[in-house]
Amino acid sequence: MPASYDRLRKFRRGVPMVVRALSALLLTDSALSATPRAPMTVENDRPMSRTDFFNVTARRPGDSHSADASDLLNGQLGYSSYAAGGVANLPVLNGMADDRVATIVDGMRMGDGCPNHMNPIMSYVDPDSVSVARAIAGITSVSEGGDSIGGSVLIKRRPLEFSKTHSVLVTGRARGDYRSNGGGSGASGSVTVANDMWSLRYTGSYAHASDYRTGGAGHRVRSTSYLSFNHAVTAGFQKGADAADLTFGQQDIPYEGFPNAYMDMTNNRSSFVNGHYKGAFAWGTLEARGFWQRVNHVMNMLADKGGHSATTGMPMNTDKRTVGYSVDVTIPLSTRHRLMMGSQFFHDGLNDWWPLLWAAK
Ligand SMILES: [Cu+2]
Repeated sequence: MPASYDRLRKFRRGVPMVVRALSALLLTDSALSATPRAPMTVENDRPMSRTDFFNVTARRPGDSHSADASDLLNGQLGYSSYAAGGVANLPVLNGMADDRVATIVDGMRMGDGCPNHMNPIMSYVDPDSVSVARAIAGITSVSEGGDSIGGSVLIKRRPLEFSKTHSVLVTGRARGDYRSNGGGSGASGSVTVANDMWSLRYTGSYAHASDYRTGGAGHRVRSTSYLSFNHAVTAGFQKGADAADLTFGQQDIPYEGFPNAYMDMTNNRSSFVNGHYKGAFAWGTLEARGFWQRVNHVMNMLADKGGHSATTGMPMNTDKRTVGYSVDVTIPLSTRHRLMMGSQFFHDGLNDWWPLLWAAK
């Protein structure tokens, strides 16, 4: 008699993750200085209130075949990652990972959604599209989101380009790579059409690998294959000190093997909208952002773990919705002091269910 699975449906909706309202900070210029301290070190007995951070100008190394944006921070003291799927490494700061590390991409703070953390936020980011990756170990300041024990990873994609003259600017970039082991290949590129006020950019990427083979005996390492597509369109406007942009993006991962789990990702689609405004006024500056993201996540076993179909494996599905906004105001009080105020809200809605196997009927 075939094994059966009870249908399990869980609703966890309407859970506000973070509400930060009107938290005011009075900071001196020295506290606001962007000069980084020395790279952080791992010390078990250091005070929890101490915060170190490091910035990486995240240009993907020319000899890197990794399609995972989390690898951009590799080699930094205190930073490591748990290897998982081909594009799904989990960032670790001073030994703390998972939900203890907040990951914020272009101001969007998002949770993984998958209970196995198969789709961490950096897996949605094409490493070639990143301009700055920043890791903050320890307690994160309120002005950068806060509410994370382990620390925060902040990712910024490349800024929009505008023409410096009244003529139309058409520019772009392209990159490709290939490795023979596992037939790994990747390509990415972008095209921008802009004048001095408006800019329109398309960014796309692709990454694929079959199962790789070990050195020496050349054994195939199962569940190490993956396939990923990223698309994003950004429209932006700037005039003087005012700037606004709106991005629509979608990522598809039709499959991704996880050699460290008795489960694989058999489909993941993320769609998002992210809008941003920054303006300068006589009284100070205003920066506002609003975003929405939908993730449809499907887990089961790839063929080398028993196959995935309506009659085999262990299907688990997740639908997730995230919405949030942030408003930040900076008011100069004197040559040495400024007042920063902000309001921030994030909402995560999660729906998990395990489809009934037809063979169990
Ligand atoms: Cu999953």
